Amino acid sequence: MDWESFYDTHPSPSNYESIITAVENFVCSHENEKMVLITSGGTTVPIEQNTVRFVDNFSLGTRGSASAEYFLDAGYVVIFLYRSNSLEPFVRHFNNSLLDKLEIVDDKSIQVKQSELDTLYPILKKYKDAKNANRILTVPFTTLIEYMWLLRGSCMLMDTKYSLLYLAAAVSDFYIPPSEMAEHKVQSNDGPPMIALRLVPKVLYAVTHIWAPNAYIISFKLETDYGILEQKSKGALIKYKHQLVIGNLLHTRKRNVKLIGQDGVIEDILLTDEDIKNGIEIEDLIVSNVKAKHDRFFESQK
Ligand code: 9Z3
Repeated sequence: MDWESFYDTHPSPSNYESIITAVENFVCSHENEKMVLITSGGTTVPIEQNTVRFVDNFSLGTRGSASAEYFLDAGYVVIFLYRSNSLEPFVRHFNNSLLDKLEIVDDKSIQVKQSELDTLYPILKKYKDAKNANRILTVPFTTLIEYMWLLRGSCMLMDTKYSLLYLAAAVSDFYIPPSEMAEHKVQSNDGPPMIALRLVPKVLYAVTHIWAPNAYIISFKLETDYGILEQKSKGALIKYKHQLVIGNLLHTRKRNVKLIGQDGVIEDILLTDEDIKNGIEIEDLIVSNVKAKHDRFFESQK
């Protein structure tokens, strides 16, 4: 199925109009400012219309949520399109540990423990600054179909050289069309289910050629076999003609990525054990590299 038929045959999510209006208002209030759309987390593919089970794509959301913070530091306005319940910027530092950082003073007040202040303050400050200045918009998705609609709607609003599309979400290549899905929970006493997955159309072509051809576009390539990473990344650049592919392997993604451009140059970003011990995050280095590339692209478009 091509991408046009996909959108013709899969209706938009029920809250689509209101979400896209919020994205539009956000984009309009930051005209002529550098803006990044970050997609983050994995999509789900339900196997039942009343969904109890679904197929998921692996991604914790670290890449996207950490990158969002570094893009804000670099002066970008951020639209964060993320899988519900995956990691979010700022909050990611406290997942599961927030309550341990607080203490009860009396029955009318609580406070941050003195010992936690130095860690909590700078993060809270950056979060509040970004929120108060309306510099970040977070948009959640869960299913592949929601992601596909929100990606298209957001990209179409960002078709300028000010925009950077940083497509880090782990998007399923396979799905079950709702028309072919069981309505209710599949029953084990009916025997092992036969589930036919269909191919998801490659919307990156539409992103680069139709929805946002004027933006600087980065896709991510996730592999588990080192032997095919470069070749697959280069293949994507040839097929979609966008500016950059960031290739990574599942097990080394936090310490090594490869940036591959249209000129065929491959840049390796590699963290040492020492870097990791010192709390350096690879997203910090990725974002400064990418910012420099977007700056050069931006200047060349004048
Ligand atoms: C990535 O490769 C991301 O870097 C990760 C980040 C998902 C590995 P985490 O969220 O992991 O920090 O745990 N994203 C792209 C994944 C993907 O599905 N790419 C498609 C592909 O490789 C192209 S859109 O074919």
